[in-house]
Amino acid sequence: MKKIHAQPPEDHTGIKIKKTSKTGVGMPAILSSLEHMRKYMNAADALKVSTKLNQKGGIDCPGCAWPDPDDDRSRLGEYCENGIKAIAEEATKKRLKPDFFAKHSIAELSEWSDFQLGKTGRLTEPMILEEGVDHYQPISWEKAFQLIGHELKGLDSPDEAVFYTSGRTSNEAAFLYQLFVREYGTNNLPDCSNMCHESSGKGLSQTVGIGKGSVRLTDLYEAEVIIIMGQNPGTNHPRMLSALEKCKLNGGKIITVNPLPEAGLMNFTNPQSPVKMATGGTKLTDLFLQVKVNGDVALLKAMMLLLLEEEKNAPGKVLDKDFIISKTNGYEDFINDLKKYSLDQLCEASGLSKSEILRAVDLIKYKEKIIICWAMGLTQHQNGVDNIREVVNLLLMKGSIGKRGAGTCPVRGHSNVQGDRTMGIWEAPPKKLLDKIESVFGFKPPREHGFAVVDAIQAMYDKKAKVFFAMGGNFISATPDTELTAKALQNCDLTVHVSTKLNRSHLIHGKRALILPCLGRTEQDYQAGGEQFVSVENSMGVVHTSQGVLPPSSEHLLSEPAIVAGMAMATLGNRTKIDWINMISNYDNIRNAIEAIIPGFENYNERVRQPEGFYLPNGAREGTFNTKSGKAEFTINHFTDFELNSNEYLMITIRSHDQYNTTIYGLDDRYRGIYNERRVVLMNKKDMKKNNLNKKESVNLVSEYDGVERVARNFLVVPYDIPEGCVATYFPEANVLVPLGLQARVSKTPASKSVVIRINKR
Ligand SMILES: Nc1nc2c(c(=O)[nH]1)N[C@H]1C(S)=C(S)[C@@H](COP(=O)(O)OP(=O)(O)OC[C@H]3O[C@@H](n4cnc5c(=O)[nH]c(N)nc54)[C@H](O)[C@@H]3O)O[C@H]1N2
Ligand SMILES: Nc1nc2c(c(=O)[nH]1)N[C@H]1C(S)=C(S)[C@@H](COP(=O)(O)OP(=O)(O)OC[C@H]3O[C@@H](n4cnc5c(=O)[nH]c(N)nc54)[C@H](O)[C@@H]3O)O[C@H]1N2
Ligand SMILES: [Mo]
Repeated sequence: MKKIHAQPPEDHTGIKIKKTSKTGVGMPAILSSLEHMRKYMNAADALKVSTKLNQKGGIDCPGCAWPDPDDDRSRLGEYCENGIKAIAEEATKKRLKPDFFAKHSIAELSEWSDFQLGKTGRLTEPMILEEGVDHYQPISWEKAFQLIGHELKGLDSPDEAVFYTSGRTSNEAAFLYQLFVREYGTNNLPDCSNMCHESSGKGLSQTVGIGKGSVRLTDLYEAEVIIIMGQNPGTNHPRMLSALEKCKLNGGKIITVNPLPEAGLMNFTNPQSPVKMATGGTKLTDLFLQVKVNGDVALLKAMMLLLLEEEKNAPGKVLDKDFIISKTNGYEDFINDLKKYSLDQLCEASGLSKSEILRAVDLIKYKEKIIICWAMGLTQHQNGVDNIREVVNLLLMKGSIGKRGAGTCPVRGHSNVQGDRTMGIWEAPPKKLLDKIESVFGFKPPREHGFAVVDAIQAMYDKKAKVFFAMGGNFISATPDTELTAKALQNCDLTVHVSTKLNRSHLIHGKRALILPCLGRTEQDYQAGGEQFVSVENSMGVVHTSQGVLPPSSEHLLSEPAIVAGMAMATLGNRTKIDWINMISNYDNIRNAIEAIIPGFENYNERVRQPEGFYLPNGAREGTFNTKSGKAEFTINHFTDFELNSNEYLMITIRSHDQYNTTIYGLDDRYRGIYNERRVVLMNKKDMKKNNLNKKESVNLVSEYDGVERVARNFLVVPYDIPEGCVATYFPEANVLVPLGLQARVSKTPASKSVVIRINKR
């Protein structure tokens, strides 16, 4: 049989390098949105969707999880360029019909790029790949459910099945899904969060008693200083820039900590302000700290050491001693450890000079309304959890949590990743959740913890897990160690994907494979009880509705809750304690069940219908810390000191402006000035010179861990403003270099932002 490729093709697409942008959003963003709508959508659909996006009672944008204002929302729509691209991707006018699969074999499709795969249109019918056959064929829903039920019932133990979730799944679908998986008998519920903000969840729960952020949107407007670490909002959360602009207009200051000077964060031209469009943007970042990759713990320690000195000079003015005494635990041990470090050593490890760090300290020393925002630049390191806990240490020293204008702000990725976890999509469920399920539904959920993403891959690789089911996502391309993960999936007896669009995971299959096409956010969802809406939770803990407006792209699509119910009935038969038909006939019934199980959802059906939704309880926001000690915890944290040889670099894998995780909208990275190419490695000019590498020269990237060499071929060198010794590539192309074993301590998040690589000339 022909080879099936787990990695995207190695060919180049025709690179153009231009100047990096000086400002984010503005006119180019508007033009780019219009272009995407024109190219991929029907005009009427585009109009209908764009006026409903992120409006009260409208569609929750399937892009990021940034919240919508509670009060007034722009009439132009609360959307951004990349939200429009997400919509154009889902609500495309193209359809992928069964004859497409008859024409193209799996092996052939695996030679296509992710961009090409994504542009084939919406999946329209359930498809099956039979054993030994190389084309998918249509199958009825009935037969597909029977097949899944048959396989699941045939396993020696329910723990031989893995049920993955990507973070677009609604609260209703997620709740039903975990309920089914637990009644079936396993906690194997890995999710994209394991690769994303798991480090934040783990770090925050331990220190402030809740695994979510503490701030509301209005806190950002009121903050005196916002520190943004390891995040590129211009691309990944563009609506956040409007909130930052409000903070600036109110007199706030912004410190950015990043190895890259990301354009959108430096300056912002608000597309909804004609004056700004004409006169140029707002300067957002007041102080840019170009930290070395993974230099954040060192930087934070240096800042805290300097704050201690400032407190000596102005006692009582810098540190919030009352807060520290009444609300926290472990301060003395923390300070004793901190004093072991020298400032020189910390400057060296952070890649910053003492004077740069002093400027940051000057900005915050007399302030208490401080917010720290972060994303993947902090979580995806071996010391990812340490990063987050160190962020908390700084906030605690300043008493900057549990009050207005201050607190923690982990900026979530997928639009409902936070809600999915609240609903119980969790391989390590709290005992309370399981007890409640047992008492309300009358079955015994398994108590043993299940597999996180990396454990699931290992288990499939070792043939200890045999059925892989994915509720959304693109597992092969999102996970580390591409070639190893491909083997793991190919070891399975059955792989199943509930999806809206074709992706590489459909091609890296088990003995048999199913594609189950589902409704997307933009589409109307009719069930026996009439038209339904779903609900989601944003990055700041607001639960609200999302209602599709377009007719389904095919008559054969089922909603995600209906797919769960179909699979549950086929698998559990008479032994189930749940009335699945009743649950999906009217999603109010699912919401009633959620209310009975999950704290904070009292009167769910009533409150979710309020136009702006409702806030979930959040102790840290109120200054109540639900930790073991009842106080916020200072912690002692470590960083990894990488000792690199002369031809070794610390690689980060990041998103371009034209992608949504593994979905490639286009081939440009406009703000970074890189056009029409994704196989690039961004390097400091001095490093290029040192290794005799030219602009656009083709190189191979090699990582070597535990004696195994992993190679990513044919990447083009792009000179870039990045600290020496550090390089950047895009994922999924560079995922092949990330070894499965390279994980964050405690959270098991793949350390895909600190991979040591060599660069070899070709
Ligand atoms: N358009 C669009 N929107 C998205 C997504 C998308 O792919 N496209 N993805 C969604 C998802 S799931 C997520 S999780 C978020 C991701 O949002 P981000 O976390 O902003 O995404 P990344 O591209 O991974 O960028 C990480 C940033 O961290 C910086 N960085 C890397 N290493 C370090 C480090 O060691 N220290 C510091 N201080 N900074 C570092 C990088 O230079 C980069 O600016 O966005 C969500 N929104
Ligand atoms: N090297 C490296 N790897 C990373 C990261 C990194 O920064 N560097 N980031 C990690 C992060 S933060 C994340 S969150 C993961 C993302 O991992 P995933 O969530 O698994 O990946 P996505 O690319 O978001 O999934 C896209 C697919 O979801 C399907 N889809 C879209 N909408 C829907 C829907 O409404 N319903 C259903 N059922 N399916 C839908 C489509 O078929 C589409 O192809 O990747 C991680 N991987
Ligand atoms: Mo994410």
